[in-house]
Amino acid sequence: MKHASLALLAGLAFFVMVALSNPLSAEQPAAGDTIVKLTYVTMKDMADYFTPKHLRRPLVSSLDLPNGKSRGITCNVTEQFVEFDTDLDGKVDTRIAQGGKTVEVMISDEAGKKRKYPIMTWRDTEVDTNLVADVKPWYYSTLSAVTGTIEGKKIFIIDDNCNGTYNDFDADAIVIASAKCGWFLTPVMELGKGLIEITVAPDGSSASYHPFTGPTGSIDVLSKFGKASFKPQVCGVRTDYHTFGVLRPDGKPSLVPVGKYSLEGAVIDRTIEVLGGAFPTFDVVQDATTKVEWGGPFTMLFMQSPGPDYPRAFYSADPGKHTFFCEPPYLKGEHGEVYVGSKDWCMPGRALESIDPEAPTKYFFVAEKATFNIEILDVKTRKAVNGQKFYTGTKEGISLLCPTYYYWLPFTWEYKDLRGTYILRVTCPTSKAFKEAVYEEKIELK
Ligand SMILES: [Ca+2]
Ligand SMILES: [Ca+2]
Repeated sequence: MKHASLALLAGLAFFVMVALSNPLSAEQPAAGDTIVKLTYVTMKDMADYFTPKHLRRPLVSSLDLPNGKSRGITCNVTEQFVEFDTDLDGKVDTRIAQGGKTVEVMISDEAGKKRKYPIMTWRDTEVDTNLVADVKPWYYSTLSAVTGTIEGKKIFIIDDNCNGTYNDFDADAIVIASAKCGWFLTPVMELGKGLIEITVAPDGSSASYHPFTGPTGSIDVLSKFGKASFKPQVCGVRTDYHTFGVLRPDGKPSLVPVGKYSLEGAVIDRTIEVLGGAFPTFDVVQDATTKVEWGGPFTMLFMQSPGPDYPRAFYSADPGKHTFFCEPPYLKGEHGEVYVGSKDWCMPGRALESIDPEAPTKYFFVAEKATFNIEILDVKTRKAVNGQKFYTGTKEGISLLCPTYYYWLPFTWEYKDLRGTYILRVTCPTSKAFKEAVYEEKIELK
């Protein structure tokens, strides 16, 4: 996703800046830093947490985790079970025959120091392996985190990119206190007592920090979140070189350095996320609180590209066959942010993709979250002239070429002899989150 690559670029830029300005690496504490010892912990209830990029990796022939001077821990994947080498002797020794199991593997740093690293491994039971050839429907993700107390707050740093290190800014996640959601670990953060600049040892053994000394202001993302039956779980904003999670567990405004910000993204639940879209940038000025106005009333988004990786949706009438086509819409907030189906958060119940392997992937909503009512209205009477109105993705007919469980086909309606101006009206009355959303636009049937 584009914002992920932007985050990576921004992270790289930041490291370059740090490297240029400071001969020490970013992992080493500065003089006067407070140093906190961190301890390893297994996130047994990781499924209850929201973090921006908790990677689910396909399990194929090895785990991409550090193993001495190389990477990769041996495993043997079959349709029925997975075997792991949990003691780093190169031979598999532990068999997992069902999904949803915690496995402790051993990882090792270059000096040969070993430690246990917990992962969750599971099989994607929804895929019909009789139909889908060459698919190894096993996945793994990390359950490994380090924990400690910083500024009086208990924190967890989760190795979300599952690479054995805990200092990956804009990739690993930090969860504060009893919150069940977190944001990226970033070099500047607020944990409750003002902004700090933080560094973390790559192996997660310690963190060091000192107060941020630049001018700060606050961002409030809750009090002006309008006309919605739901609340965001996580919300991130972006400034020049990194992102900030600005939804505090206590709901209070979150401190950030002064500057110009954009809405980076948010999470509503496991199947709905938010992109900044056309949401305007906003300023945070010193010692003041900027209230971010977003949310409803909601409408649909067809024609604009909601983000660089979300190409323009197809929506047109085919004059040759007299057929009206319409793709499933995204939802749009009043101020331009875009609500889309989540790909990263909701596997295996993932969002709709095109059944056409040549088509760009689009993250529409799973049918459980949004089905659409598509009406073509007579301009004067406002009576619908089309019969079939229900529109959503489908779960049926898994394609051999495209092993996904949800896919979309365009809504089609043959308008035959009808000509002239009509009103396209799209609603999603059965959607709990977006039942008030309305889209209307005049269309020409040619
Ligand atoms: Ca072994
Ligand atoms: Ca990591």
